[in-house]
Amino acid sequence: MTPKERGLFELYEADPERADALVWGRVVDPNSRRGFLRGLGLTSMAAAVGASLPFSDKLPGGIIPAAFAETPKDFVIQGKDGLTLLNDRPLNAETPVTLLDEDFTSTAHHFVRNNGGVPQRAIDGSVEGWTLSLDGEVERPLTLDFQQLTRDFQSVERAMVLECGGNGRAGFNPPSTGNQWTLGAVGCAQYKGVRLADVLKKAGVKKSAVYVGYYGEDTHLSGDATKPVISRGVPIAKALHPETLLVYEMNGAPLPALHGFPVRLMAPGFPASASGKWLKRLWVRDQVHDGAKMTGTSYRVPKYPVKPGVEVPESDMVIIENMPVKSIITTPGTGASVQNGQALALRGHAWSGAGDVTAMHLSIDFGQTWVAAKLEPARNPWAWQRWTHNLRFPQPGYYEVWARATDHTGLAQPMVVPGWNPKGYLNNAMQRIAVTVA
Ligand SMILES: Nc1nc2c(c(=O)[nH]1)N[C@H]1C(S)=C(S)[C@@H](COP(=O)(O)O)O[C@H]1N2
Ligand SMILES: [Mo]
Repeated sequence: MTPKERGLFELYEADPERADALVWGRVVDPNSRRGFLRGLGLTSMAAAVGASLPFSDKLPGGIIPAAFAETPKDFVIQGKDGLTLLNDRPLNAETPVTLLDEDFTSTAHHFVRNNGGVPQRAIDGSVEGWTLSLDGEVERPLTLDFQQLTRDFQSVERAMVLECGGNGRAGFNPPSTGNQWTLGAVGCAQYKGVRLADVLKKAGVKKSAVYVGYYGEDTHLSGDATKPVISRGVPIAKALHPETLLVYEMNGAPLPALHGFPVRLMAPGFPASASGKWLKRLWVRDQVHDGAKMTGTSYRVPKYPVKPGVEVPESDMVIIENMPVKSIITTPGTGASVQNGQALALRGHAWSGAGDVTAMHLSIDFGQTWVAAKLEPARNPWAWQRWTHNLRFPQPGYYEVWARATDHTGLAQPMVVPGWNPKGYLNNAMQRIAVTVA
């Protein structure tokens, strides 16, 4: 059974004294089901506050630390600006869609999805003693330190879309458990790294290689240091693809603590859960990797359409690979108004795990007619594409603007929430905004 993801606010609400004791690590009840907070509270709080807490033992009992004393929407996440907090433990925060208007997503606006605690090394920001090991189905297992990884291989810079497989989960009915992401578990930041293929080639991939699984240094919420938080990965063909990278910089700075310092995997086009953060080990497997959150219903969907709410046998669930075509409207926000006779400037981004987006269309009449928006090419494969359009409305009134991207395979975004699945993945329904013409 997976432990329930229980947030700090929820805990303080239910039992402030106990919450305080558990969070600050003063009292530990080994029989308690909440014992998972043991010893992790301070680390993750320090990560969130962005500093260590020297007087933690002096804080009076029962009060929530001042940094967290506001409502969850004002929760301070160091280095982040304007994100919506979905869960503080583990930290999960999405980006309001209008903040995704930038050409490439700034670190302050990039969503965060953690399954466990941020490792101490990332909080300290030191590569001292860090290594990445590569073993399994290779001729020469490798252990690389940070210098070797960043200097011995050719570096590449890419803008890459990272989208959580559960982005849009909030749209499914019946609802699925897990973070209720709306539109903002996606971003397209700029990264610098080396090709995973080059590192794999140095180790010499054996013919028996099928999959590459990752292990990170993040800490399990149970407090059990031997338990991997999440250990997913990619098929060997994806691992050897020249656009799959091991990155160490994001937007021109060292990879931030929350995004996987010092090195993370980037497997663009795949659900972001394939892009392991805080890497310490890559294991080349002779079978499909079976690490934490690779099996069961995790990041899997039924291989045939199912009736909403049904139980699907695990043997009928398949691993999600390429993410579906999708787009967002980043300007204006929903509820915009425009004077009759004036054009409304719209813009946003479109992307697809299958490759290029080839068309972007808008409708103001609930999908009866469509106009083509201007769509720019991607800066590099798997970066998102900017679309723009000046819309005109025939008369005053209430309108909905619907936005639909089509990729090079001919697939377009559906008008309604597609294919219900037990964990609420892959909702690429069109975004709609309300516009009033006065
Ligand atoms: N080690 C590790 N890697 C991880 C995760 C994690 O919890 N631990 N979360 C995954 C998931 S589910 C997502 S959506 C992305 C989120 O990346 P971000 O926080 O940089 O946006 O990281 C992925 N890689
Ligand atoms: Mo995710």
